[in-house]
Amino acid sequence: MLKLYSYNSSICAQKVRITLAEKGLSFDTENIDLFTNEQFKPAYLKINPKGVVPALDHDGRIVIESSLICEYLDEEFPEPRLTPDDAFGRARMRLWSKEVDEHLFEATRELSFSAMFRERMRSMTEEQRATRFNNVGDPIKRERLMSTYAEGVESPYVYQGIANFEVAFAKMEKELIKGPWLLGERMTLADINMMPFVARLNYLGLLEAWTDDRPATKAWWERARALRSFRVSITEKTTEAEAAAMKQFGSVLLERVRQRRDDYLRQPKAAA
Ligand SMILES: N[C@@H](CCC(=O)N[C@@H](CS)C(=O)NCC(=O)O)C(=O)O
Repeated sequence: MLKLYSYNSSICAQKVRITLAEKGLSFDTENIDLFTNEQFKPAYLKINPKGVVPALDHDGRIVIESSLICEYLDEEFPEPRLTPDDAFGRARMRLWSKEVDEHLFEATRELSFSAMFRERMRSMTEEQRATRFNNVGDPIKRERLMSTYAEGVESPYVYQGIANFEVAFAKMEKELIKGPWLLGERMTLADINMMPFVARLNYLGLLEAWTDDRPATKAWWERARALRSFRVSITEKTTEAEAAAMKQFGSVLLERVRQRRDDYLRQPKAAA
C-alpha cells in the first residue's frame, strides 16, 4: 500500500504526485496542512522528523525527500521507466535533482513568499506569526523567511533566487534546443523535478521574466503542462481562488523581478 503525506500546493509533493501518476499507481493521501502547522505535530514528526512534506509510506516503510521518493518509486515500480538506462544518463538526471534541491527549491520559496504567502502571514495575529517563525527550527531558514516577510521582493534572498532561476533556465534552454526533453528523447525524472517549479512561476505570473527569450524552454513548458500526470497532480489540485491569488500577488512583482534579473545579467560572473 502506498500513502502520500502531502499538501496540494507543495511543490515537492507535486513532483511525487506526477511520478505516481506517470506510473498509474493508486495511493492514499493524508493532507498535512502547512498553514495550520500540522507538519510540526508530534505524530507527523514521527513520520518525517524534518517537519516537511512529502513523505511516502510504502507498506510501512517511510521514504522522505521528494527527489529520493521519486527515484524510489522508479526502482520499485519500473514501468514506465523514468530514469535513463545508463549510468552517465542517471548522473546527468541527478544533476537536475541537485539543481532543484540545492538552488531552485529555496528560490521558489523566496519568490512565493515575497509574492503571496507574505500576504497570508500579514493577516495572521502577531502571536501566530511568531509561532510560525519559531517553528522553523533551522536558524538560516528562519532568517530567510523573516527577511522575505519584511522586505518582500527587495530581500537579498529573493535576488539570489532570481539569479538561481536565471542559471537554471540558461542550462535548460541549452539542453532543450536538442530536446524534446531535458535528457533527450525520453521524459525522465529530470523533467518531472523541474515541472512544479516552472508551474509555480507561471501561476505567479513571473515565468515570462525568464522564458521570453527562450523558445525551447517555452515549448518544453507547453509539452509538460499538457501531460495528464501534470493536470491531475497540479492543475486539478489548484483551486481557482488559489490560482487567482497567485496571479494577483505575483504579477505585480513582474517588472521588479525583470529588473533584478537584468541587474544579475549585467554583473561579471564566473561559470555557474
Ligand atoms: N528537500 C525536501 C523539502 C521539503 C519541504 O521543505 N517541503 C515544504 C513544502 S514544498 C514544506 O513542507 N514546508 C513546510 C515548512 O517549511 O514548514 C523535499 O524535497 O522533500
